Amino acid sequence: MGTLGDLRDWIALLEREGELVRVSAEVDPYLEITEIVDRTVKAGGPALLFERPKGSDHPLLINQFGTERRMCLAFGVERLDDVGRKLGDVLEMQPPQGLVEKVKGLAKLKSIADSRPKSVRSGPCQEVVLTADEVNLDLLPIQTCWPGDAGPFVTLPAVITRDPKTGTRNVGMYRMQKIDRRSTYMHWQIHKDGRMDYLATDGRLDVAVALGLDPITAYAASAPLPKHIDELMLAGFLRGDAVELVKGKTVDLEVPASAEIVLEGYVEAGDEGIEGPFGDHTGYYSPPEPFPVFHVTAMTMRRDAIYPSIVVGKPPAEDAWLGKATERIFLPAVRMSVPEIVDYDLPVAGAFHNCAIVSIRKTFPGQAQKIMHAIWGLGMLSLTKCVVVVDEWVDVHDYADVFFRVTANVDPKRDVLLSEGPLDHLDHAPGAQFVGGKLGIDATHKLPEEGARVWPPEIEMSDEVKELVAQRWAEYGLPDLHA
Ligand SMILES: Cc1cc2nc3c(=O)[nH]c(=O)nc-3n(C[C@H](O)[C@H](O)[C@H](O)COP(=O)(O)O)c2cc1C
Ligand SMILES: [Mn+2]
Repeated sequence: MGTLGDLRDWIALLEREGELVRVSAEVDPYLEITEIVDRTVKAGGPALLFERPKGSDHPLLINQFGTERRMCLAFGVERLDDVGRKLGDVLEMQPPQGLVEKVKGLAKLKSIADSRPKSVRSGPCQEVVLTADEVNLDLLPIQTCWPGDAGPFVTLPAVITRDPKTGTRNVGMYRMQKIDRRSTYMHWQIHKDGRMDYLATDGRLDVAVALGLDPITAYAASAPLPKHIDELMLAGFLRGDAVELVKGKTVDLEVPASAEIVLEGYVEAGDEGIEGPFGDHTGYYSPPEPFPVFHVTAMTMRRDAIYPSIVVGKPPAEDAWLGKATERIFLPAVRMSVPEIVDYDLPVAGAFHNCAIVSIRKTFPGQAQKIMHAIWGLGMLSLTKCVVVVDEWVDVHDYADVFFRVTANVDPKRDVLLSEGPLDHLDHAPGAQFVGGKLGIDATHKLPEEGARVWPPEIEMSDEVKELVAQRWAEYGLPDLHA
């Protein structure tokens, strides 16, 4: 995988690949950009670089992640599963046997060792340094995305904190509503590591926000890693090159040296205000709720810094492909914990946490129910509202086939499991916030011990006849069918 050092390398690659369009007309970050981008995303269109966002001197980049092809370009792979395989190779490492394996094993260990972020003395992210009264968020083309939004929101940040007790770094992507020139809210939802760092402080917690990163580091901020794993480590591993960091000017944190823009500042225990509403990836406005206030003590930038943004809303939106990347990259990790899982799909239309379709290699009665409980107990997948389990031969990405199995193989009285547990922070459906019902649907073939009578064979044409028809197709005088 080739390494993209920063956002500029990435923009250059997108341009070479015909995947980016520059918009030189003046366009308003208040709603107008959203409407342009929403149409572009839903049509599978290019990344957009708005060179003259109204009211700002900084260009705005959006839709950089909006298609599978661009996501693959970002990771330097043919298919997103290739990224998962790279991670899986390390997770599945066994004691090597023989010299060749030992050498391969060492290379893998080295790739982990080289993933650790590197400190450097200076970086372009600090070419311009604004502190105290000079800090001015009005300089940035922060979008107001939807008509009912409470204000402008920074939507594509990498928010950096340290656990006050363990010192472990955390990086997450959390929307930030602009309050005024020098403060924003920090939308740390209750299940997130960033929130844990905030809750662990009884005083001030330093926070740094990096904007405009190479695409892999930006993606890593959205990745659901366990709390003790630094997202920059994952970024370094997936890039094949360590993320370089420089010391913050006013915070005791290191920040990505190549960022376009960095906001440094702090939150304080108990210092909260009412954030929202915001038109979110659920397709609905999330209602106003208290969140911590982020006070900005320094704003550092490159000269001519480019401001990155994303619009979420009714799916599919640009974040669909960040989510799909996570689905593919984390499959090997999911299979490490639950080896009978063959594949899974989190439908974009299900906003990811609303539904998971899982295929399994079924060998014992009750196994589909085991899988449902496993999903409801596994990292961020625990927030999944509905789990559909199918047999290994079903393609989980083929929703028509899944629907066929769910309707054909299910006795609703026997195969539907209703449970309860934690739900996504933003889920508006349950009567109480954060907790509610869970639905499991067992669409696998049933075993005698599970109360099946005879389970009939599935219809399949014989291989000989398929072969015969394939060979004689032209002879029939029929047009080619592209199934
Ligand atoms: C575009 C985008 C916006 C997001 N906005 C938020 C947000 O406002 N609040 C939040 O808690 N998570 C948000 N997320 C999800 C988190 O980034 C994700 O859960 C991440 O794993 C959190 O990191 P953490 O577990 O280290 O806290 C967003 C994800 C994306 C892709
Ligand atoms: Mn984390």
